[in-house]
Amino acid sequence: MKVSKNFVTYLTEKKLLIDNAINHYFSQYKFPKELCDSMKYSIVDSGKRIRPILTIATAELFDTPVDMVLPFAVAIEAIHTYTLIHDDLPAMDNDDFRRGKPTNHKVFGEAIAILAGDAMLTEAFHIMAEESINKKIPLRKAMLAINEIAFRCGVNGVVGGQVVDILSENKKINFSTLEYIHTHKTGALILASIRVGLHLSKVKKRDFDNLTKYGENIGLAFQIMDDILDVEGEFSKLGKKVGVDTEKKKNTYPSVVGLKESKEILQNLTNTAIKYLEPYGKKAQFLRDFAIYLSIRQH
Ligand code: GRG
Repeated sequence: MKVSKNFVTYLTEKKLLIDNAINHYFSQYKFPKELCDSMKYSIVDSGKRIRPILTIATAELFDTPVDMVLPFAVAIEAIHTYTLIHDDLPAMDNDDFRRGKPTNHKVFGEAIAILAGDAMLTEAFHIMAEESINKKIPLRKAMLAINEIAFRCGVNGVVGGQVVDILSENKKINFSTLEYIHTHKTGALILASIRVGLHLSKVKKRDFDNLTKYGENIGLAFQIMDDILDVEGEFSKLGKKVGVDTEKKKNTYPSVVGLKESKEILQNLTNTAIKYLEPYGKKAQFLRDFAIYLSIRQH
């Protein structure tokens, strides 16, 4: 499967839009300096920006002004960045490299890294609430979007998934537990990124259902690809160590169902996701290409 000709241009445009918005919001954080430097170190100028791109692309599909969703897109990237900082800590994955540079705690120490993650999570909700007021976003739309993120990042989402992942290390788990881990620790925030775009748009129920299905499929596909890259990827492209899952005896798709079947499942999920975009024709080309890009990415 190949992406269409203009995809890279669109992707670069969207990434730039998000990078500029992140610079704008994070430049206001100045004191305490160590905390603010630590937050900026992990979020400014790094990462593929997959989740905020999805929020913007979903909103654009339904003609919602980008300006309205941009603060939510930044908040989602801030939450994603907090999960990475905490995931890299010695108490969790104990990683030395992330996004091509030393992990946050390696540079700022554990205490500041933990607090930078806490601050990113809290500030994300502050940005969403304050900008909803500033931009006069209808109260119900704002609350639905904020609630979506809170729900999918907490016990029933990212943190729940992370806990089951940690508790499953060195254990043999069944396929449904593996699917739970992937759809929660990773899929939930990807799905939330799309559904936030929907909450802030004018959409019919069938659109909500179609895009939710698209999100569920690419969310799971994304983590399967992450598992595959841990086996087949390269440090120079990934910006983090490879082979870590095997080293830590983690349960992954390749370790549970094998590499070949993992690739087949990834392909099927991508095809299914794309099928849910059929009603939107050419207008959904970017989201179609994005699903393909996620399934062939090298980092
Ligand atoms: C609550 C103490 C506490 C910790 C939370 C929830 C959590 C720790 C971690 C989440 C689990 C996690 C990090 C899952 C991995 C998701 C994943 C594949 C991340 C990499 O995403 P990319 O490839 O990264 O989009 P970039 O760097 O491009 O943004």
